[in-house]
Amino acid sequence: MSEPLIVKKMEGPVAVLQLNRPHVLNALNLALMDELVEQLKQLQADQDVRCIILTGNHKAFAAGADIDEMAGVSLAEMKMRNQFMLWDLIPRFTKPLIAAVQGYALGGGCELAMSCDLIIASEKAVFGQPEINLGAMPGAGGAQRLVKAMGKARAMAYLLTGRSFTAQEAYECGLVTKVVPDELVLEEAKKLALEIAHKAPVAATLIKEAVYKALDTPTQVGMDFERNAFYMCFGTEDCREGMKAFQEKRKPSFKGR
Ligand code: CO8
Repeated sequence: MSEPLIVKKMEGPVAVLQLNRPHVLNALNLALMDELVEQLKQLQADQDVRCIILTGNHKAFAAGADIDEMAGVSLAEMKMRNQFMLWDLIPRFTKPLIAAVQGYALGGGCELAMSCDLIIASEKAVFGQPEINLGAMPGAGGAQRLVKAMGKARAMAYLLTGRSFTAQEAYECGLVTKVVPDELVLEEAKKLALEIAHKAPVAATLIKEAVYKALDTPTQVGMDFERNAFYMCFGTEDCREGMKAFQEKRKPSFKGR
């Protein structure tokens, strides 16, 4: 059987992870999520990698959690699977993670894309949380993140009807960074990844954390975090290098320390 996740290390500081269960539209089963987190751990430890792209294929980023693996599972069994432990780790990796979305990003697939730091989407991509049609609901943050992105009125309607929404709508509400023609999705994601990869890695990590604080905590808590994170930048060689390069009118070379 083919690997559920393909790891491609590009030349340079960007790695691409490709969800690879095309026969089931990249349905996210336990083995795939396990492998995804395992590979993210390895890329986190890899000094050469500074930005990661997560993608699927032309037809689907992922059409949700694997329904065949959930059908008939009891409450107790589902609880004891504790699968969200893995899901919760995804935004906690410190390297910027870009979802390059083509086709369906439904249910857990939409949640997985929203767990990434940035989303580049095909103009044909289809987002949605159709779990209600299965008598279920999102569990990996779909309700939380959708409300924060598009507000209660729209999120509530999508969650309660299970209707899908377009990449353009996702872009307009701030869920998606950029919408591009289908054939340019990966190229655009790589361009963005490379641009980020050449910035100072520690500052990038601290910025990520500050942005999540803005979403998850009261403003003053986020402000306090941001100030301390700002001070932390001054403990890095990259901050000295960045300012020196500006003064010397040259491009900085960031080392990630
Ligand atoms: N799980 C398992 N198999 C799937 C899934 C899925 N989520 N989606 C598609 N497949 C399979 C189909 O069964 C089919 O297999 P087969 O060829 O053996 O019959 C194959 O993929 C192709 O699918 P379709 O023939 O249905 O393709 P269409 O182009 O006709 O339709 C759709 C595409 C509209 C995307 C349709 O496949 C569909 O509705 N899929 C299900 C979408 C869905 O309901 N997603 C939500 C799942 S529940 C969920 O994600 C809960 C998240 C909670 C957090 C995560 C916890 C683990």
